[in-house]
Amino acid sequence: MQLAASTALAGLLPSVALAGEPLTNVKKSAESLPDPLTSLKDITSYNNFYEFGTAKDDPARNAGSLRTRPWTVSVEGEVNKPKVFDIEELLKLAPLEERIYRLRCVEAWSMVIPWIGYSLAELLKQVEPTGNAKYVEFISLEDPKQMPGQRDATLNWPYREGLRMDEAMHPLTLLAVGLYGEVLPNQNGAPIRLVAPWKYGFKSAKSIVKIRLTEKQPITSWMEAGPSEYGFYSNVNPAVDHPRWSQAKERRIGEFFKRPTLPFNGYADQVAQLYAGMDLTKYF
Ligand SMILES: Nc1nc2c(c(=O)[nH]1)N[C@H]1C(S)=C(S)[C@@H](COP(=O)(O)O)O[C@H]1N2
Ligand SMILES: [Mo]
Repeated sequence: MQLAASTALAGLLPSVALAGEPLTNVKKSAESLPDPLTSLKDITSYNNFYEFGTAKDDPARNAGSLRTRPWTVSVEGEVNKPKVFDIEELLKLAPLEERIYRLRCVEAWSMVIPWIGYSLAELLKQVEPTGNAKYVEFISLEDPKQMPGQRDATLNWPYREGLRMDEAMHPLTLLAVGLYGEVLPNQNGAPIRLVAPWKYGFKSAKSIVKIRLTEKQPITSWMEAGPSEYGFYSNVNPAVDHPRWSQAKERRIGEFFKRPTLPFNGYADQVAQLYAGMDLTKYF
């Protein structure tokens, strides 16, 4: 009786993939690491997502109130073909790949996460950036009804981040819709978030609703909150300390001994040439 009822119900519901459901047709990518994966439990219970509170366990406790359907992402600004994409369309825009990346938070902890998604470049190509497009701004959802942390002025909401155009077009720069084979958990930035693995974690905006291509360098929420501590570039750099702590080492969540932090978080071979001629001790 129960089985029949749930089967009938399943037939009526639209086939919407929500957090925790398996993602199918995911290719393994060449992007993998010698480091062991961080556990799913740690990835989903130790988070920074200030829209749901500033404690590490707040997002896991509070992000259940985030509604990820309906959801659209407007891609606009310096583009020939601005477009509002529905999330269902974004899930099918390009083949999904699993990419195992290191995530290094500016707070000196790190994880290894098997993301699922595709390069941001796949989306940007579709809107045809104009010759004036020099930067890309990412804007997260603002809705204090769903996001209790936004009732406090911890940051200037909505959360805004940005990349230079060549960083945004780099194949490593990922639009993630899942992790560990499943639809992205709300606390990790459902339904769609950025992952730029050679930069400190705060550059990777969660729960994105708008992507704006601009001529001028955008001002990010963290630059407004602490201009001397959180710069626009924020490439992982063990040689440049945060004003309040060292960046030379990191605590890999789940491990006991600290690991040395790698320049560009270990992705120097792929991205260092983007910064040729820049003094990386100044551009933090
Ligand atoms: N919208 C939004 N995006 C965000 C944050 C946030 O507070 N709000 N925190 C950032 C920080 S500081 C980090 S380290 C990563 C953490 O991602 P994770 O919780 O999936 O590991 O998300 C980043 N993206
Ligand atoms: Mo972070």
